[in-house]
Amino acid sequence: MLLKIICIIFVVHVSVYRCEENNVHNLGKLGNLTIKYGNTAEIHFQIIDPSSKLLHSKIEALQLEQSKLFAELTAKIDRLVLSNLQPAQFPGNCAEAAALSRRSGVYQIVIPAYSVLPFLVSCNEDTQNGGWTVILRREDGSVNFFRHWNDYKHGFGNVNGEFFIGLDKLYAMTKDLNQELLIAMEDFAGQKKFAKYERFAIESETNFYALNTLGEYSGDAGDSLSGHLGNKFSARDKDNDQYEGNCAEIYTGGWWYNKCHASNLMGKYNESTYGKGINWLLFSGHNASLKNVQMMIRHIR
Ligand SMILES: *[C@@H]1O[C@H](CO)[C@@H](O)[C@H](O)[C@H]1NC(C)=O
Ligand SMILES: *[C@@H]1O[C@H](CO)[C@@H](O)[C@H](O)[C@H]1NC(C)=O
Ligand SMILES: *[C@@H]1O[C@H](CO)[C@@H](O)[C@H](O)[C@H]1NC(C)=O
Ligand SMILES: [Ca+2]
Repeated sequence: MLLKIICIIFVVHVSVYRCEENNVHNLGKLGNLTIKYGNTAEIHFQIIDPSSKLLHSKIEALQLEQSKLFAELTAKIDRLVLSNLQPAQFPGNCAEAAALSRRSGVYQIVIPAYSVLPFLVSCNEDTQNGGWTVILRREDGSVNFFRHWNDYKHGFGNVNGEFFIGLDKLYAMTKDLNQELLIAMEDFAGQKKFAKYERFAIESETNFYALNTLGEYSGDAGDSLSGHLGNKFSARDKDNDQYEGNCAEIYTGGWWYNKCHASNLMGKYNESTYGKGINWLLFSGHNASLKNVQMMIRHIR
């Protein structure tokens, strides 16, 4: 009988390692002890015969072995941390960060064109083959999106919940013109639709983060973004739109407004007043707000 016990799992907080190492310690007749270093460090005991007297007689030896291995493991982690703190050692996007785990969640990535320091991102591994870096999420109205330019520039919200990644990061992440865009949406009736664009990029702050690149549309939500192509980003205190009024102020969000919008994914949550809610014209119209939205980008495959 082979009994597999996962004894200890602890998460390494300092960074996300791309390397994975397995150390298999053969404990003779008792079985194997496997130590894995990856996103999480894990220790597995594989005990051949748990009822064996040998087990009881050697339990002390095993405990000794365990603490020795623990010391080894800790030392190894310390070395990994020290040797991995160069930016180049962090993944550059979600596809890399979640390559081993293939699990949605929060990871650290580094975008050298933005900063040498890594930052936390939300990765989506569950939609359309995964590898998506989430840039905008709306899901419960817990974060206010009627904000000023500076907030949109730097990003805001909670990476585990509602947030916008920020225009500076978005520019750095898309400037090589190799990103595709996926917008996954759900209305309050539970209907799910998506819009996908072959390419997506924005300009720098000098050009007010204009939506300058948008590839071919596909999906079932309808194309309610191409009409915004070429428009600068606007926020309540920065009217860069093509309307005499201030679209961001009127429609309570930030967006690449023209005159004003066919989509308003940074509008007010659960707001049914014309144009003010989280709208995607060809899905929800202007008078209903979407329940769930994720805007995500991924390196073109
Ligand atoms: C223990 O490891 C050795 C060598 O890696 C392998 O041959 C053996 O099958 C393993 N035993 C168990 C119980 O996994
Ligand atoms: C949406 O707003 C309505 C009233 O305007 C309220 O009754 C409802 O609970 C809200 N739903 C959510 C999910 O916030
Ligand atoms: C949306 O609301 C506006 C007024 O707020 C109204 O004029 C318009 O007909 C509504 N559109 C739909 C599709 O219900
Ligand atoms: Ca205006």
